[in-house]
Amino acid sequence: MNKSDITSEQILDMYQIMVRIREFENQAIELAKMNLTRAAIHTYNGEEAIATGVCACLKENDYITSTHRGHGHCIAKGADMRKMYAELMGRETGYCKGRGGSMHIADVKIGILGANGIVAGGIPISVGAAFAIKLQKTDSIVVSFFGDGASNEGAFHEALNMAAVKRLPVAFVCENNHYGISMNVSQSTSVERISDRAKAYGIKGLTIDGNDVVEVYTSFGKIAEEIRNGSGPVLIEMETYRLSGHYFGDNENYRSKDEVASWRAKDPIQNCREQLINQYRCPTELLDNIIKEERAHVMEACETAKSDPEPSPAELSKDLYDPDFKKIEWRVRTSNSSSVL
Ligand SMILES: Cc1ncc(C[n+]2csc(CCOP(=O)(O)OP(=O)(O)O)c2C)c(N)n1
Repeated sequence: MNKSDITSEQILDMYQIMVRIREFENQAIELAKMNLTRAAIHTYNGEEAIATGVCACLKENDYITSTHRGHGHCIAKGADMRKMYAELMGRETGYCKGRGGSMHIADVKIGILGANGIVAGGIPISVGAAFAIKLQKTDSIVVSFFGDGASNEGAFHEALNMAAVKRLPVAFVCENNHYGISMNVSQSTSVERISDRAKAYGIKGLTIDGNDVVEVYTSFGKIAEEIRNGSGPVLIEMETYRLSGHYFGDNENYRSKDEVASWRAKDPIQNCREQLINQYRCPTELLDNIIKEERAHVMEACETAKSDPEPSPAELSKDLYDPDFKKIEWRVRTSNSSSVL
C-alpha cells in the first residue's frame, strides 16, 4: 500500500492505539509515583508510532518479541491492559501472576512471545519462532522489536546471521531512539545507520521515520508482505526518540532540554493528529473524544487492577520453578557422590 491509498479510518484507528499507549504509560508513571509498581518501569512515550504502525500490519497468528520497553508493543498487539497493570503492581491477576513485573509480559495466544529484561534477549527468540514457522509451513511472520543499544550485542549479530542463512520469516525492527540508557548512539555504534548492518548478513536493510505512523504502516506493510512471500529476513531501522527518561526516576542529565524540546515538536501522536485535521478534515472534537474514551478505558483497567489481590505469601514461590527442578536439586543434595556438584 502507498501512502496515498491509506484511508482516514485506518489513520484514525492508529491514532486511537497511539493515544491508548500514551495514556497507559502516563498512568503507569502515576502508579510508580505512588510506589505501587513492583519493578522498574521503562515507558514508550514518543515511540508509539512504531509499535502501532507495525502491529497494524500483523495478523493475530503473527508473533512479536519485545524488550524492557515493551508496554506499547503489547498493547498494539492486543494485550489486556488490566492484566498488564496487575502485573506492574505485582497482583495475582497479572500476566505472570505478579511474579514478573513490567519487563515480563507475555501472551502467547495472541502472538506476544514476551517482553524481555535482557537487552537483545528477544532477538534470538524471534529467530527460533521464525524457524518453527518455516518448518510448519504456515504464512505467519515474526517481528522482533529492539533498541539501538541492542544492535551492539552479540545476540543481534548471531541471530541475523542465522535468520539470513535459513531465509526465515522475521522482521528485525530496530527502534533507534538515539540512546542506550545515557549513551548516545553516536558513541556506541560503529556505523552511520544501524540498517547498514544488514549488508554484513546479505539481507535487505532500510531506515524510515519512526515518528510518522503512516510511513511506518505503509513501509512496514510492504516489507511484511515480502517476508510472507518468502523474501527472508529484513532489518528496518525506525528513527525515533524517547520523550520520557530511560526509566521512571531517571535524572536525564545526559541530554539537553533543547534536544528533548526539538523531538517533542515531532511527537508522533501530535503529528498524526495534525495530518488528520489538515489533510483529512477530521473534526477536532472526534480526536478529543478518542482521548477521553481511551483515558476512561485505561483508568478502568488501572482501578480494577489496583483492587486485585496480591499473591498470598505462602504461594509466592509457586510458578517460579519447574516442579521437576526441585526433584533434581533434592537428588543432588542427598547423593553420596562428592563429584555431583
Ligand atoms: C544484556 C544486558 N546488558 C545490559 C543491560 C542493562 N540495560 C538495560 S536497558 C539498557 C539500554 C538498552 O538500550 P536500547 O537497546 O537502545 O533500548 P532503549 O532503552 O533505548 O529502548 C541497558 C544497557 C541489560 N538489561 N541486559
